[in-house]
Amino acid sequence: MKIQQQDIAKQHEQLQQEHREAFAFQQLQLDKKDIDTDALIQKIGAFQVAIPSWALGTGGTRFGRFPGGGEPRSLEEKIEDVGMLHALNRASGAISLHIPWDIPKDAQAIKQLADSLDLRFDAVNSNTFQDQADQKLSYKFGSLQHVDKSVREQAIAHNIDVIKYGEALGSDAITVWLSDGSSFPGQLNFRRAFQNTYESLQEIYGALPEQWKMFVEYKAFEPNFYSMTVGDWGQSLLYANKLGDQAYTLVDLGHHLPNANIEQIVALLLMEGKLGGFHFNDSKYGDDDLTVGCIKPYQLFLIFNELIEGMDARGMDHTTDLGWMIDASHNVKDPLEDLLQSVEAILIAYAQALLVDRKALNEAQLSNDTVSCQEILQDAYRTDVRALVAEARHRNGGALQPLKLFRDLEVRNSLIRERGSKTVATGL
Ligand code: PSV
Ligand code: MN
Repeated sequence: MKIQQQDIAKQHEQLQQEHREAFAFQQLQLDKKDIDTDALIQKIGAFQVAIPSWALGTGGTRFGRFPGGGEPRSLEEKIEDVGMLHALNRASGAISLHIPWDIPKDAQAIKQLADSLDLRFDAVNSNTFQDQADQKLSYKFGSLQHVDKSVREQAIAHNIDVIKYGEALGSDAITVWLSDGSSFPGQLNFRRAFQNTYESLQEIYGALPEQWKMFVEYKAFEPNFYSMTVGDWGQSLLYANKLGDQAYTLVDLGHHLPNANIEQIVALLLMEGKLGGFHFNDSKYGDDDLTVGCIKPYQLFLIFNELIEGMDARGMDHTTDLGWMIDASHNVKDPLEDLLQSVEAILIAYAQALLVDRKALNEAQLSNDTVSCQEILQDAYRTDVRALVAEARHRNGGALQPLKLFRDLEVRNSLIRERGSKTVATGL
């Protein structure tokens, strides 16, 4: 199913009056603060978030999965779904593949399809956290950390294959997330596990094309519950620093111990020039994979505040210099609606963070005026920027209200008619 330009135009006609009023009010507010609305809209409109190929089907928990029907049956259909999201919001212009869940058998044809939908390929992801049917050796006791060299070699070879798949599609980064670790005290020699992992990563790093980046993703716990071999940002940074200039830390919002100050982590990684990628989601307890911004929107704003501050300090391009991706999918929502909500939450937090009066904040910080510091941040956070985000989307040819259009067009029903009600997408 494709979203037609006339569907978007028709919705615009219906909603334009209301939108114009809201936007005019917004513009007035920004004018009063001497903020250049057009420059702001340009930044918001340029921001793109990659969609992971494994989030297009219904997510699950270890207790079950409840597919909603019309799920993509192939990589081609996944790309078509991302194309549809991008047509609606003009902010989902990239797809991130997980290998071997989504192997591009005919890279040229896949690339052509993506091009036709105005999509590029974001970081490719390797998978050594599951055993595949045709796999010789098991990852039950880890992959890159494994005590048996031949298991490590198998995992290294897989990562190098993933880079090759990515190269054929024009991707320029690999994300390595390892479930390696231990579940019981004494099970692992920590130093040996680190060394084995480091040496394995070095081999993969050695196979990186010149312009490529390697993202080392950390996670505090799950599936291992006593230790994770890349368990926090310190360990990830240690690997990235030892590996070299092409290696970076990747922050996934769901991968911390409760109440971790993620915004501080982000600020310091940026300061070191070692923040490479970002996985968005939200959580109440652990790696809950909930819709971005549904539980802790203020934390999301504070993270964006540090991202912008840190990126601007290094002269980085907000859109292209970090790998932005959503990493979330849940059991009880239509996955496409969930993704539309996530992208919207990201753009709202980004827009609010762009509104922070940085000069005033800096002055308040330097004079220890804690009250003003809070006021300045919350003034930006409490600004309703929805009309601004909608205007940016409209100027890019997207829908004023993507989620509403998705529902009005009954997209899910069309997908069920097209693909069937019992389809199950590859993924977790
Ligand atoms: C692991 O929890 C993770 O965040 C990694 O990014 C994986 O690639 C992804 O989720 C899918 O399992
Ligand atoms: Mn992740």
